[in-house]
Amino acid sequence: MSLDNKVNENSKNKQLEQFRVDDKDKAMTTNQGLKVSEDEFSLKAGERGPTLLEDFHLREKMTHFDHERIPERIVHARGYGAHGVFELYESMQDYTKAKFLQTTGVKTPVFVRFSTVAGSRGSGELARDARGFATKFYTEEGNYDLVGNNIPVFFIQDAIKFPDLVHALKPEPHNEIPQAATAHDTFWDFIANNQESAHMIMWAMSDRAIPRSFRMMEGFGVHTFRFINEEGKSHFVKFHWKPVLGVHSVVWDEAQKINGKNPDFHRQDLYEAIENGDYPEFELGVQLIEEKDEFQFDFDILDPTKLWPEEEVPVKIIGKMTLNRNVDNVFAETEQVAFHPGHVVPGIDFTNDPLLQGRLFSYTDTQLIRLGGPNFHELPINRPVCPFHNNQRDGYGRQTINVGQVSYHKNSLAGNTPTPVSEAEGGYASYQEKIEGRKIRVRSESFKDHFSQATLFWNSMSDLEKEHIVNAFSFELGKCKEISVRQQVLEMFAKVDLGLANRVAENLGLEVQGRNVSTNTKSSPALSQLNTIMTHSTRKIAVLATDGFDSELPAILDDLKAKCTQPEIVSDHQGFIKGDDGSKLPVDHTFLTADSVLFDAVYIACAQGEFSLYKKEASYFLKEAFAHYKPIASTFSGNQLIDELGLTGKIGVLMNEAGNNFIARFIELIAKHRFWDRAV
Ligand code: HDE
Repeated sequence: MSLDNKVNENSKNKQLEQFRVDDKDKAMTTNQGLKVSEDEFSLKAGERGPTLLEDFHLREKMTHFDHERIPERIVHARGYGAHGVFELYESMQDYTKAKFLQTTGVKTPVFVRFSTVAGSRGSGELARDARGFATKFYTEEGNYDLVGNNIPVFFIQDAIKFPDLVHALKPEPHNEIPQAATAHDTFWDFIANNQESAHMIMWAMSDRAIPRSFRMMEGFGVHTFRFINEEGKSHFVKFHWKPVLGVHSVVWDEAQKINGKNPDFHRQDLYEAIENGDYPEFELGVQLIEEKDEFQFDFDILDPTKLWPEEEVPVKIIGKMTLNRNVDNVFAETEQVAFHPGHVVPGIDFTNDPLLQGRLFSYTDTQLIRLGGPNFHELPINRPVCPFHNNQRDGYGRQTINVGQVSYHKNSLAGNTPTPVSEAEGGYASYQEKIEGRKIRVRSESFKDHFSQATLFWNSMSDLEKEHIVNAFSFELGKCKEISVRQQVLEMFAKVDLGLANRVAENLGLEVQGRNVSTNTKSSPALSQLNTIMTHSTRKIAVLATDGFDSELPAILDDLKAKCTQPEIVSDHQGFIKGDDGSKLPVDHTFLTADSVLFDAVYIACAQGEFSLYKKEASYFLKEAFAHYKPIASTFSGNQLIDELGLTGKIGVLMNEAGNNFIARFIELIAKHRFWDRAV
């Protein structure tokens, strides 16, 4: 039995082409194809009379509109997606027989959806939260979904607790407050009373939870999976996505302001990067542990609240994903895409991680309500690019027209087809793990250490990152109304690190009673964001300028663009600004429509009259950028304002002086991302 499974990087795009419709320049029709002569007035009995029930056009248009919304995802409702391609660098054939991981250079089409977890579909994107990072690989053997997060561990160890966790973190039910935020009593009450969450909380309170961009965060499969090779040998595997631009975050004050100034900040960043051809790239890494080494670690490798320190189990980079195409229609693609960790291909299998096991049920179940029935796999975005055949039939919205009289197995009327095929022919066979045990509802003893890795994370942070964590705890607990909740959380984190708990307690005006229980003194440098890749590439620079700008400005803008940064002019008026020499430059934003929090760096291209609006606004812009530790640079005439603001000579502030190799030095500053040592 042969199926034509030839897949290349364009396979998905080609398949989607059959479903694209362009309504431009076409006559308007009803959904039945009837040409419409009037779309502004309903059918009435007389000019001022009642509307007639007979008006099928009004009824159809209104009914469709009334049903336009579907339930949002219970978690990860706010998300944004893009298409791309995954290219394999290194064959994994020693470890897995998955076809898309065999031959270097092979390209597999992918679709990725990034998301926040807690907020509703319309919530701000800079919430302190984990980010979803879900990837669908359209392989020749069917869809493989890697449904991960940007944090490598999870809050709970067993799926049965997921509804409790989500009830606690969502807005409180009696008043539906707060939206997209964990800074409230029920969340922290859950944490203090479910202490397996300690490790993930450390990540959630760190800068990882407020990424600068979807393009600048890691992704993790979280669970331990299995790779199975052609000989049937199994390895344990964890998956990592490593962003080529490094892992970068904003500061909390910025995050809160961005949510107001541009709640679409992350999606816009992703969309524009792809439109500009600055394709986001992520390398795929795997950590592998041999079956025989399952018990060689001081944690249980099946426990989803534990990571495998990269220094102990190195991450092998095996390929790269490039996101190179925005969707045509967000609802049709990003909203209707249906991920499921149970969508696997031969060579990839599950482990007994009890969190993973529960997820294997939940995802199909949720699509049934969200996408309205069992045929969601037929939606264009969800269709595999290889053929699919079985005896499943009917259901809401069925599109496939299965011909023939047979829809059962086994049969003789269709020669016993479609027929299961052997493993050798590509049939999926589960790994034959030996399982014996009693039916019991317990937590394994090996899952009971909740604090060692929380302490490992704390130990691995720089002083600056520790300060951010202390501030995040102080903010979140400061928003809790119940003092008892605050106190319980302090006692819990005293078990991670007494110094941490004391610093938070001081901010809250409380005292810690407890003692350290974690004696872990290890640290893992890979966990600190200070050790990430630093690059200026694709960073956004606000260029503050108005009429009378220096003649050097156009050349500087060209230079900055040539270096792959994005300078945008912010001025006191729209339209064009005029230079000293009569040249003109188009304005991108005004101080009304832009704000320093939306940029990575500021370049002040001119100062102006003592009392001008420009000077007042530019001063505010610069002071805020400085307070957020951002690089600042100035032209000759901008130097004056820098001086007046007292920023001369401060770290990360560059003034343009003759012969100082200005652009190259400014680019170096931008690559540093932030100047954390700056005394603000
Ligand atoms: Fe999910 N999760 N989850 N989750 N999850 C959903 O599925 C669930 C967990 C993750 O962009 C839902 O289609 C349970 C861990 C992502 O469409 C739902 C448990 C990780 C996305 C669901 C978990 C994730 C979801 C809601 C505990 C990281 C968004 C809508 C057992 C490895 C995918 C949907 C997208 C979405 C259930 C825990 C990642 C309800 C029961 C751990 C990235 O089915």
